[in-house]
Amino acid sequence: MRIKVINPNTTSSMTELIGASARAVASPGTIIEAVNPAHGPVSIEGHYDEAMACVGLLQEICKGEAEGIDAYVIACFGDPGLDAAREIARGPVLGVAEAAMRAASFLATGFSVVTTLPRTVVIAEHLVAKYGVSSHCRAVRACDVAVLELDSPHSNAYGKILDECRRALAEDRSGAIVLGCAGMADLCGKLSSALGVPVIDGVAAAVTLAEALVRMGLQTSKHGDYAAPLPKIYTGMLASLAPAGHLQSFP
Ligand code: 2AL
Repeated sequence: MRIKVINPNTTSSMTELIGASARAVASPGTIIEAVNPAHGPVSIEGHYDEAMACVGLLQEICKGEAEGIDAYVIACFGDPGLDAAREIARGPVLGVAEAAMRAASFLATGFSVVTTLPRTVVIAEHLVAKYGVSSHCRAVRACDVAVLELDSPHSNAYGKILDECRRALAEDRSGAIVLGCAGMADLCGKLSSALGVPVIDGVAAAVTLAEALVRMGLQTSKHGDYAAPLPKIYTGMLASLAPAGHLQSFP
């Protein structure tokens, strides 16, 4: 089975970290292809970043369809472009936020999300509402670490995330922590040992759930709103990305 794990930001060191986390949980027969778009924001920390990242992300899904990929993971906690990706993919497409939140709800009656910058809190809160997990998600918290600081040894990112997780467990009545950034994937085991509660990394959750869905022989529904996009002309700089009406010839 081939799972394409797409980091929608363009920071290749983060893509490598995400790929390693995906491979750590993948079954022996699963090939993980970890990629990032060639163009777009270096990190995704707001609505505009998300919107601009979607074009490169969707191009990677289009390429994957031509390559016969079995399932996709969108490895950014805002799950950017998830519904659009499902319109153009045959196989399952999982977002790390949805996968992590659903996994957490098997393990605890309540979880807290610990994300990066305060401005991303509302994005995660919107997803909590969209996925119908409001009764499980007790809080979305920010540790005030920028996405690219996660990679910097001088940022004390781990310490700040650990402190915020401890505050969440003390104040939110949560039994589990959902990590609110794909770039935190490598901290999951260490945080779980330090906190003594389940800590869910969305990359691991999404890869594991994607494998399970493929093993069950399931694909994305093409009945209704996840049907292939209607063929039409796109103008200007997006002309070459116009949907051709059937998936195989989609650019
Ligand atoms: C993210 C993420 O997972 N990748 C990225 O660039 N931004 N999410 C976040 N909450 O900061």
